[in-house]
Amino acid sequence: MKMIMRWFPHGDDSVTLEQIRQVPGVSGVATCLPKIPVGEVWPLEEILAVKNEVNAAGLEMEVIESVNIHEDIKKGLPTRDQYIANYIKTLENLGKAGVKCLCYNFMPVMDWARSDLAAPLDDGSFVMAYRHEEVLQMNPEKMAKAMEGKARGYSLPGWEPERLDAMARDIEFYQSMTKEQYWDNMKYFLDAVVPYAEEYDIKMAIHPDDPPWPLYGLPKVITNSENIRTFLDLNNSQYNGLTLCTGSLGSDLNNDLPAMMREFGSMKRIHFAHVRNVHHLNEKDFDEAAHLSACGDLDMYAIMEALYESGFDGYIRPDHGRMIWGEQARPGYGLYDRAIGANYLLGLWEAIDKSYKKKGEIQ
Ligand code: DNO
Repeated sequence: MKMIMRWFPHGDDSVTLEQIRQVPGVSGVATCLPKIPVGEVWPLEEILAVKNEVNAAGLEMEVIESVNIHEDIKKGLPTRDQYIANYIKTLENLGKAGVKCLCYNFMPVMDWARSDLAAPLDDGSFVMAYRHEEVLQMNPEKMAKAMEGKARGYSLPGWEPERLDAMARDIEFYQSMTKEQYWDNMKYFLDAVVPYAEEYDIKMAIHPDDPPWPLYGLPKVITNSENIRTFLDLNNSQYNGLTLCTGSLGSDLNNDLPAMMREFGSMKRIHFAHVRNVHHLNEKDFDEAAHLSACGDLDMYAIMEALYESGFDGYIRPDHGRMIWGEQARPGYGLYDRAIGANYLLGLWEAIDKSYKKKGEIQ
């Protein structure tokens, strides 16, 4: 298991590599090249420039989060083949730079959705929050504007300006697409790309839909165990795997996270784990809580134990943190609460590991 943290290059992050290097137990970062428009090839020199910067700070760059997928691929348009060819070329370049795991998502139109990026809690901290009715009442463009307003000037990954321009048109497009067609488009992408991921030794790790339920009539597919099984069956390679995000999947109280960790972990299909807690106000309203089990509805010990028992040897990162101690940072990605989260998860892992070794069940 390798503990890493997300970091954004080119000055687009308030957190420095030097700070991340000082978080005990963190060996690397998950990063990206956010300035390259979706669908274009990531040039090797630019990948290497970021890698060198990361390595110079004493950290590894083995995980990329994310290379986004061009909407034409998700829509299944004839132009997808060119974008898929570009994606494969990007994979080749990432492989040359020693990248081992690629987190991506296949969510239509928008990445994650929240109604508030900085909702105050009683303890004076701020969290990202989701209120279902508010989200339904805002149209996505309004939501994008509201999010931008609270992003403190940082780019919001997954809400790139070029996506926003086409949002209304794209939402309209998907209204007539069935879930089956959407799965077909996904399979087409996977069957084209996964053989190259194998060749370049990069584990593909899809991120679940966030939130994991339908919004604005858009197809949502990576939402629960059944759908994840369907996804994994689309292409049976070990290189077609998951970013198991407990926060996204845990927004749906019907999802049994430890059971998911166990099932997909023992299949060796979890390559990356995003681990955080969620605090529900009711079924579809929630705050992104601090990582500690007592702060939310997820049993973080049970989740880490299931991951451990599955023999997990992939990458793991704390997920969105609260904004605490007056920190001014990109929503969800401040230093302090994520550093606390990382060390809480490492502490759980150490305790589980030692108790297993003591029992002599795992040598
Ligand atoms: C939000 C993240 C997502 C994730 C992408 C992966 O903060 O968890 O944006 O990185 O969905 O492609």
